[in-house]
Amino acid sequence: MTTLEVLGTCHHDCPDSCGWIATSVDGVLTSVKGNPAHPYSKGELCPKVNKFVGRVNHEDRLLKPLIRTGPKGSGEFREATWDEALEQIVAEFTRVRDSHGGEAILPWWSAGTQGLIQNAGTSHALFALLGSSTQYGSVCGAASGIGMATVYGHGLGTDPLQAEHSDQIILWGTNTRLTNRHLWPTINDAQKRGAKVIVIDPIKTITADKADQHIQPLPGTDVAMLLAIINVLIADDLLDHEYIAAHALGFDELAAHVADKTPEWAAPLCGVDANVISELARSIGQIPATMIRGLIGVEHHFSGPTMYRLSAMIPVLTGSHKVLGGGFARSVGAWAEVDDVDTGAVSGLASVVAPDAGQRRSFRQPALGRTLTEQDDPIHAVFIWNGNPILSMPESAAVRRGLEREDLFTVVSEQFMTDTARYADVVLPAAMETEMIDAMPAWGHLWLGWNEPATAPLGDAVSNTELFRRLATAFGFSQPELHLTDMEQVRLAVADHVDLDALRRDGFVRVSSFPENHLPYAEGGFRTPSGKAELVAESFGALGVSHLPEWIPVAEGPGSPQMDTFPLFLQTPKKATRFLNTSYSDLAAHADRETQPHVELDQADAEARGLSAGDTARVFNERASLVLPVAITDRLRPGVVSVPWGYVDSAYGDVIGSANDLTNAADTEFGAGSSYGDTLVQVEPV
Ligand SMILES: Nc1nc2c(c(=O)[nH]1)N[C@H]1C(S)=C(S)[C@@H](COP(=O)(O)OP(=O)(O)OC[C@H]3O[C@@H](n4cnc5c(=O)[nH]c(N)nc54)[C@H](O)[C@@H]3O)O[C@H]1N2
Ligand SMILES: Nc1nc2c(c(=O)[nH]1)N[C@H]1C(S)=C(S)[C@@H](COP(=O)(O)OP(=O)(O)OC[C@H]3O[C@@H](n4cnc5c(=O)[nH]c(N)nc54)[C@H](O)[C@@H]3O)O[C@H]1N2
Ligand code: SF4
Ligand SMILES: [Mo]
Repeated sequence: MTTLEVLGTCHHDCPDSCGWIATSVDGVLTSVKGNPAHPYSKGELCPKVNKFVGRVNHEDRLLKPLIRTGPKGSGEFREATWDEALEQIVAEFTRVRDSHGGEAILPWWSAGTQGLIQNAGTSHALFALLGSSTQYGSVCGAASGIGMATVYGHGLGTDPLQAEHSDQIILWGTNTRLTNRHLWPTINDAQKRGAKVIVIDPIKTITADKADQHIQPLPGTDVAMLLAIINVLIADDLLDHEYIAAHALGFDELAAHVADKTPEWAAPLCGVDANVISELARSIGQIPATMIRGLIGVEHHFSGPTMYRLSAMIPVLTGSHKVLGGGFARSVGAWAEVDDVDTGAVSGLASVVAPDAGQRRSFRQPALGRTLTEQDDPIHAVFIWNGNPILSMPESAAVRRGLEREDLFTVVSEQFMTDTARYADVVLPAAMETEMIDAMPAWGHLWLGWNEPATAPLGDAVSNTELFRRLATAFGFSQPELHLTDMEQVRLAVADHVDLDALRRDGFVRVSSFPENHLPYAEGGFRTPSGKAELVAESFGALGVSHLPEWIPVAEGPGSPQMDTFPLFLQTPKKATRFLNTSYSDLAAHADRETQPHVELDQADAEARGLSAGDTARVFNERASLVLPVAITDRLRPGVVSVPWGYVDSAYGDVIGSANDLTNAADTEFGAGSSYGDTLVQVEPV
């Protein structure tokens, strides 16, 4: 009997990037447990990954390449060899390229694994040689990062663990206890010490349950609230004049701009009492160690990037960047790319990039449905990995319609027969994280993780890096950068400033650019061309960012004419503790059948429609109609309904379509994100 114990790091698209210890016996994975030495996760994983062994060894795992035999979406396939599958891909891609040009091919990926080499690996270089179209933007993280960058020059903020020192923590549109659970103990400790915890969220989440104050705005209206907060900070002179004079640009213009954006102006837009907004603003101005913590939640609105832009301005105005426990904390991922804390030099972890990416046709990642259905010059081949777009992208009925096109050749690399994989012509079996080498960035904390394989991949599954090497060989590309080994890719990816030996030995290493208790902007040092925090978009105007942050009404927002027909705001949050996006919800050990897909309504909205708990209702708008069981909740305010997201469509026989069939795929104001949070619906009894 051979037992192997290795150190690894969770690969999921989750801020916590927990350290684990994986054990295998005679090549079979037997245990994945939290690594007690990991400084952030401290030995705890989560209800999803506690059962990871069951996912890896699951009988439904895809272990062979598959070639479609039935109609698209039917899930009818036959097993094939890698040679046969690759041959078909090369033949079809070549046919598409010859008849429509390389740009009729589209690579599409998400963050199924966020590993530095396993996420996109050498794919960019490969698709560059094919002359394919490219992907830009993201459903996750792009819009908020760029929003912040318009002020700071990049998306970097404070370390959320400094909440340990905060006197006030504002969890602004983040459901920490569900989505970032390993940060909660720090916040909870601060709270016990006397720090005030405020949650700002249209839903009374499990995090709001533990807060000292819950402010419940209408979705997508935070920009109005933030403009009013700045109005009060200025009107009541709760400013750090010295800091502003030394480190900010455009204060006078901002002040003039917000002069009429009073709490009384914002109140009806946000559905929050003007006094509540004033009081919040005053506490922000009066408590120096106020940390604003946002993650992704508010990003998914047209106004998302501007919300992060305004949030980033607050600590500049109050001077809380100078205070341990102050500042604005969002994703800290990019700190791993900064190799010099003083100069802010970035070496770039992106290893093998495509030199001509900017010159090829490019499509916004979350708009996949539109890309596949609305192009005059259509996409004829799509290669999907690390994602499940038919459930995860907005307006996903359009993704389904696109993938149903007979003139589209679809390849999906997957671990399971997802709803998306069902539409593939060729399915390629993907390895699991315990079967591959990787270096794992974190966006919730400052430790880079290592992942040592505990077993070889099961069956014929391969890691993404191996997938792209095989594809390169099949296409006859002998360029060395396409055939780098995993360790060669890791070395390129982590660059010189990471001690690779220590990383492998310990399983994690702290990024050198952010020492403990570092206050990145205590003395200014913003990464804008001016070196100042830009309160007006001095450097970013060219990117379509308005000179001053504006409140812009949207087609599916408060007060819009659409509300006459579709009067309810639809939220589609992550809610289940045992799902990670759309992963796991089809596995019996994770799916709680009592919480099958459903629509939640406030009592008042239900009563107005003659609906009670357990009834069946139609939730609909111009894009789609879903028939769902009704749940009554006190977690929503009247006018807001919720269809929790993450359920695998095909696992629930009589539910046709998923939350994202209803959602809005419109672009964000800037930053190439997704406005799925701006969705209006009507609900009626069936
Ligand atoms: N258990 C679990 N954990 C996860 C995930 C999962 O699926 N399950 N997914 C992971 C991923 S990919 C991500 S990106 C992170 C996301 O982590 P978070 O950003 O914390 O999570 P979200 O649920 O996307 O959004 C957080 C909150 O934002 C609120 N919100 C939505 N719109 C608005 C608005 O207009 N204003 C305000 N103030 N709040 C708003 C939502 O109601 C929600 O409660 O979580 C990660 N962690
Ligand atoms: N309505 C609504 N829509 C949302 C959200 C929401 O809250 N509500 N959240 C949004 C957010 S923040 C995000 S990040 C996205 C997430 O959406 P996706 O990125 O599409 O995430 P998942 O649905 O979990 O799909 C990840 C897939 O990658 C596969 N995978 C994992 N590891 C590997 C690997 O090594 N190789 C390959 N080839 N495949 C692998 C998994 O099996 C899984 O099917 O969804 C977004 N969509
Ligand atoms: S999904 Fe998140 S919380 Fe769970 S083990 Fe992975 S990183 Fe940790
Ligand atoms: Mo995400």
